[in-house]
Amino acid sequence: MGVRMNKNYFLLAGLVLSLIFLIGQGCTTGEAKGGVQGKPAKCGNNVCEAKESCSTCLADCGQCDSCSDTDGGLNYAVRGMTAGYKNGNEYVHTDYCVDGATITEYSCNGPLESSSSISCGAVNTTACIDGICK
Ligand SMILES: [Ca+2]
Ligand SMILES: [Ca+2]
Repeated sequence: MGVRMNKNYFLLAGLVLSLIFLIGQGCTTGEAKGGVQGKPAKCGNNVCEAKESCSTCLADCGQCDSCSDTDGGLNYAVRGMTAGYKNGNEYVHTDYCVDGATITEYSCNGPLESSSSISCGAVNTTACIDGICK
């Protein structure tokens, strides 16, 4: 008998708590409507929101990463120039000689820029002059 009463008491308490919870939800949803979660992303509000990206909202998210290379890759015989955007910042880099026999060559790996320094001897040349292995 005692056990059964306890069970009923807990059921009732649970029901009351559920009602309080539901009523509470009802009160807050009114205020929460139009809040951050349900609000559609607005391009132009200076915030790059979850639903936006560089490709859908340039104004808020900035330029997508990009890279172009004028000499078509690892071309040590041509002084090339890479240009594009990284993390929203524009860049331009030109191949250059680190010293008389070492070159820093820029190239693209998809939308990302990469650079590497090699000895001109590795590409059967002897000197680096004006960003070119000769
Ligand atoms: Ca290049
Ligand atoms: Ca080059």
